[in-house]
Amino acid sequence: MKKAVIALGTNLGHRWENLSKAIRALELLPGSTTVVASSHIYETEPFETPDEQNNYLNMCIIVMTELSPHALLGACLGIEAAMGRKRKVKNGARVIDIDLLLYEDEEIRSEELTIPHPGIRNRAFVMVPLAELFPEKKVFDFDFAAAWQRVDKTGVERLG
Ligand code: PH2
Ligand code: MG
Ligand code: MG
Repeated sequence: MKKAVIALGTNLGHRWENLSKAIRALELLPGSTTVVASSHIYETEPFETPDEQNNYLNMCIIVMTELSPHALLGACLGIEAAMGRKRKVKNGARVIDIDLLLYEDEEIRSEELTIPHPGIRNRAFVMVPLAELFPEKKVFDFDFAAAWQRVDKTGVERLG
């Protein structure tokens, strides 16, 4: 079994329901995929979006899986499509975004997939929930502690 870290985001429709639907769908994937840890849910202001958007709900989860990184990515995109995600503009509002952040300690640079996800370190909506899952702030081999100091954590509010 391999350990993968996934970020979830939603700012359209019933956001709480969207997160739980996505998690249920991930749990139903082949490869004995199981969600083993999840952060709190955060209400976050839109970050680097091309237009005015609703606030997002964001969270991070850890899954154990026998799926390869590319198979897991494909499965995440499949869940997004099944939940009705339409890709019109980059960083447009969405029902659900399921991003593969980390897969074991692998470094992958293919056309479809970059791991560790390049957006982790400058996005508070990812860093803050991720820090809950890795309280020792040791994630892969990048300097999480330095990125943590740098990232602007305003506009990211823990819920529930
Ligand atoms: N996702 C983006 C762009 N901006 N902002 C917030 N608050 N949350 C997101 O999930 C998000 C974003 C691109 O994936
Ligand atoms: Mg995405
Ligand atoms: Mg994303």
